[in-house]
Order: sequence, then C-alpha cells, then structure tokens
Amino acid sequence: MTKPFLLSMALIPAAVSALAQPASQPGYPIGPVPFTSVKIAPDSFWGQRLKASREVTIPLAFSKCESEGRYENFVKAGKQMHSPVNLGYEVKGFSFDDTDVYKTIEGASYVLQTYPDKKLERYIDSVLVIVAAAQEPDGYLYTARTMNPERPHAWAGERRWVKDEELSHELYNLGHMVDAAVAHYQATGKRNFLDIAVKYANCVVREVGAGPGQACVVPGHQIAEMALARLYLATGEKKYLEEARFFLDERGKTAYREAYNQTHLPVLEQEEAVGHAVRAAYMYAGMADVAALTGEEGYVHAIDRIWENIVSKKLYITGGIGATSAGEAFGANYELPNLTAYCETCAAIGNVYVNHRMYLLHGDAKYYDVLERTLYNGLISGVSLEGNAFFYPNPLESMGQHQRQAWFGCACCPSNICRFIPSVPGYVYAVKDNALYVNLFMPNTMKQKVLGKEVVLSQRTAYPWNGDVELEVDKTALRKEMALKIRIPGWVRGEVVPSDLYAFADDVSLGYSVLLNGEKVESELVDGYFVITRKWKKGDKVRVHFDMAPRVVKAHAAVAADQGRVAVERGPIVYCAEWPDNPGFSIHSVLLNQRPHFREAVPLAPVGPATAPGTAAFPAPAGPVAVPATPSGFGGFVTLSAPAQALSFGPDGRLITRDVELTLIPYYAWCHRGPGEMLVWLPQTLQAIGTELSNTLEHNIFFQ
Ligand code: FUB
Ligand code: ZN
Repeated sequence: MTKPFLLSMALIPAAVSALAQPASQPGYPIGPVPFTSVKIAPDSFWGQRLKASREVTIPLAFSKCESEGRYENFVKAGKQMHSPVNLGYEVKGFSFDDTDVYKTIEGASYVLQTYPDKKLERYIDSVLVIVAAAQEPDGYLYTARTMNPERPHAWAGERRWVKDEELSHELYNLGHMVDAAVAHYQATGKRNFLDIAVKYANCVVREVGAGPGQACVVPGHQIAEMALARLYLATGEKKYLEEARFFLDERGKTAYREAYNQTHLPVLEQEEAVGHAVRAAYMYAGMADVAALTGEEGYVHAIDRIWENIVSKKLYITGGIGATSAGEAFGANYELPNLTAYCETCAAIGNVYVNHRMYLLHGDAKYYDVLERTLYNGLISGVSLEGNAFFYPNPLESMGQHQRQAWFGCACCPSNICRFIPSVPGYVYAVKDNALYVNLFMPNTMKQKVLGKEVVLSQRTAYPWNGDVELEVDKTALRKEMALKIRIPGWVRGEVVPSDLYAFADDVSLGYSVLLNGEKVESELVDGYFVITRKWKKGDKVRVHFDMAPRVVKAHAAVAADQGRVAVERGPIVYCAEWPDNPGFSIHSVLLNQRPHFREAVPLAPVGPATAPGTAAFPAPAGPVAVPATPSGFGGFVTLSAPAQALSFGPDGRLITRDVELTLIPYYAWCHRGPGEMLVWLPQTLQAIGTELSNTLEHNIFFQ
C-alpha cells in the first residue's frame, strides 16, 4: 500500500455528517466527486439511462414490491408481532425479499437528491411506516421469521442467526437496509429509516460477535461489511466499523467453511476468486472499505492478489464475472464459457464496486479500464434501454433461450439496478490533494472543491460513440496549481485489459492527442493518466481526442471457449451479432474474415448528444453511413458490419458457403427485439464453427 493511504488516515474525521456530502468514500486516499456534484446532460447516453431509471425502473420496482407481496411481508410481520396467537402466515418467496424494498428506496433516495419530488418522498415515508411496524422491539427486522416465528422461512433456522452462514440472509438484509437508510437520510434529512436501521444494527452488534452469549457467525452473504463501514461514517459510532471488521476477520474461522461463500479460508489468506460471484465481489469491496478506514494493509494485499486472479483468468470481455450457474459462481481459471456464461447483473455491479475501490486505494487507471468495460457492457446489458426489462444472467451467446423480463421471483438484479444507475455520475471524477481526475467521459458539469477552493468544470463529448472530449474550466477560485489528470483508456493504449487474458489481434494502431487552449501538449502517462499541471483560469479548454475504430480481440490460448474466434469492440463498447440485423442466415454458422474490414454506421439521430447542460453542441459524430434510429427508440448507436461467409449444407449434404455482410450491434443493446440468436465471440476458423454447429444441433435437440 502506498504511503499517502496511511497518511490520509490522520485526516479522517471521527464522524462525517451524512448531510455534508463529503467525497463519497472517506478514508480512501482518493475521494470520488459525489454524484450530487455532477450533472449529466439529460439527452446524452447516460442522461437517457438516468431518466429511464428515474421514470421507469424505480417506479416499476416499487409497483412490483406492491404486486409481488414484498410490502405484504412487512405488514404480516407487523400483525403477527402484535397478535397473541400465531396467525399462521405461510412464509413465501426468498428469505431476502425485504431487500427489494430497501434497494428500491436506496435508488429513489439518490434520485431525490438530484430531482426533489415530494410525492416520491411521501410514498417512501408510507412504505417506511410498514417497515417500522415489522421491526421487533429489540430491533430485529427479518420478516421471514417474524411473520411466523413457529414456522419461519425454510432457510431461516430455528433461532436467529443460526443459519446466517448458510442461507438465512439476516445479515444481508441488514446490509441493504443500512445502505438504503443512509442514502435516505442523506437525501431527505429525515431519520425515519435511519432509526430503523440503527436499531437493527445495534441488535446485530449486541447479538452477533465473539463475546459470551453472542452468536459467533459471519454473514452468509456479504454486504454488511460495506454497509456497516458506511453506517460508521454516517453516525461516527465505531462499533459498526468494529462489527464489519469482526465479520471479515472471523470469516473462514467459524464452523462453517465453504468456497461458495468465501468461508473456505480466512480472508487474508485468499488468493483466488472463488464461489458465488456477488458474495465475493461484495466481500472484496468491503475489505477495501474497512482497510481504508482502519489502515489494515492485509486486506489490501489480499484483494490485490484476488484482483490479479480475476483480471487475468476470470473476467469476461464484457466485464462480467461469475462463469457458472452452479452456485452462481466463478469458474476455474480460464473457464469462461459463452452460452452458459452466468455473469449475473449484480456481479457486474459488484465488479464495479471492487474496481472503484481498488482505484481509490491505488490511483491507477487500470482499475477504471476494468470498471468502464463492465459498466458499458456486462452491467448495462442487465437493463433494457427503456429501463423496464432485465437480464439476471448476461450470457455472451444465445440460441434464443434468453429473454429480458420485467421482474424475477428472485429480484436481486432489477432492484440492484435501481440503486446503481442513479449513482453513475459519482464515478466520473475524483480528487486527491491538488489533483482532479477525469475518469469517465460523458457530457456533464461538475462542481467540486480542490484544495478547499471551488472548481467548476464542464465536459462535452459524444463518447462512447466518438473519442472527442472537451473539458472547460467554467469557474475556479483556486489560485494554486491544479493537476488535471485525464485517464487515457486502455483500449486507446492497445491494452484490452490489464493482463494477458485478452489482446488486440489486428494491425490497427490508435492514438490520442491533447490540446490545451488550442496548443498541443505532451505528457508522459502517470499510472495511465495524462497530467496537465498549471494555474487554471476560467475559460481554459482541454480538447482530448481518442482515435476510435473497430478492433478485433483474441482471448488467451487457455480460454477454450474462445479459440478460433474473435470479439469486436470499438472504444469501450463490445459488439455482438444478433439475429434481426442478420436475416437469411444463422449467425452461428458464419465465419468472419481473417482480416475483417468494418464499415461503421451511425444513426441520423444524434448518438448521445454532445452537449453539457447549457452549452452549445460539440463535434457531432461522423461516419460514412447514416441510419435512422427505429421508431421504438431502439438504436442511437454505432453499428458495425463486415464481410463474412455463411455456411450451410445443401440438399446433397455438401457444404455451401455464401458471402454475407455480418452486422454487429453493441452487446448491451441485445435482446430488445425478441429472443433469438446472439454471439459475441465470432468464429474465424472451421474448427470453431464446428463447435457452433454442434451447439446449435444440441440446442435444437434439447429444446424441441
Ligand atoms: O442471495 C441474494 C441474491 O440472490 C444474490 O446476490 C444473488 O446472486 C441471488 O442469488
Ligand atoms: Zn442479482
């Protein structure tokens, strides 16, 4: 760990007022600029996603909490608690269904911070009344037991906590509750949720631990570690941080030891990412948070090792993690199947959490390369463009068996999307001392103190569709030098991921340039950043240009599933072939040319308009062909096409090849036009296509 990390510990206030909107991850050497300080242009790529989240996803999730019995569980628990007799409620669903309510409130609270909405606030207050009514007098809040203590949920165990290391999720529910309650408090200043969460957290601190009479258990599903660290910051109560630390330090030392939930070894001894991917990612993120707040370097060494293992052996090209549905888990090293890839949406969110925190600890742009890859591909693939249909697994290949759904019995992914998307603006910038980091590219205006002085910066760009980014200092009260650190993405520098798991396999070479007030400037990259240090003044402009072109990627020879195949990406976007754009042949029987030449098509409608709020338009994306977005709104992105050969068998059994044009769309946008074939890794050899054809055959036999 670097020195500044430890030095920064001295700067941590004992308690950070939740309302003060500090950099959102105190304790870290680098502080992210909070999402509340970054206003994204409404009509942009991310502006559209934020709007869909606000206007569609979150209302939809609340309505599902109503119709799918999530609220009813709280009501039943409340009634049972006040009844002298057992009301005989049958405990249905999952033992963590309460968290759908919490996660949706968390997302709505983030929305309230940027879009105050009294009606929404009142709605949440009314939900909190039934949540509060379900809380037992000593703070315990777990409807799956309280609604029928004699016959609780099958996973709950006979007594509190006894099954938490397996599947009761009592501590998982606490984690999501705390995250949501702190967010709600920060948004509204009201304590009605925070008080509930504090009461449950106090119950846990009292009853779970290594002391006499306590249950010595750790969370069967991690998240409480991150959440309790956050509660410590919101309240200043050290006991929450200590409990989070207990959860980490005791892991792998209690009676229950399973790789499934990373209890196979003490956390400090873990080296490989194993087991349930969401649990794992949340644990690694929790280790980073607790390390940042306690100075415990052992956690950092452990997650450094595990991160290496993930990026070099267990990461999909889409940034997805968790290869197998068996245990929703990481596979073995290099086990990255495409058709059966699990890549749960929640795991992609977890991967963003981990890489963000690794960056905040170490300050290297490589973590953002992984974060950006995950964000633009395997994460947003989990929610439709309209915000109303979700994927739980995000496979990299389909025969048509996958379909987006409006909700799931186990609804962890849609409700996680509710809380993640509104927080995206908080990933764009960060500060450390006199440095302002520009980590993601999207049109916005940002207001942040650097060395205690306000700096207002605007960013104009049509990224991810073109690589022109303009940064302008709109205001600065800073008289000293500020180092503007602009991330130069790995995909421009010729590095697909920070490992040898994937490599570009073409002779394209991309460059970038930076102009300061019209003059070209040069800088050695420092940890992946282009640095301009100067006394900035209002009106200073930096123009960054990243060459953006379709690139062909190959996987490491040990990834059996990708041999003889290539993936195609352009900028941060991974592409796929999907059936509607490729009529007349099966995309599973197509051979891409060895040196494919791609044609780009950009929509006539602007591809993620390039303006920051209140500013004039900046270079419109250009391309050789312009196509209109469909009336349904599908589109608005760059498509690619390349010559290929479609193979089929003639009536006499002979192989027929036909020249076709294979069209590719961004992976995140697949399955908006009904189920059907989709493929990310495109065959380039007959051997690979042989596997495809036998996959198709097996699928047809299996599904007919
Ligand atoms: O166990 C709670 C959530 O349900 C997990 O995070 C998801 O993987 C799903 O199993
Ligand atoms: Zn999920």
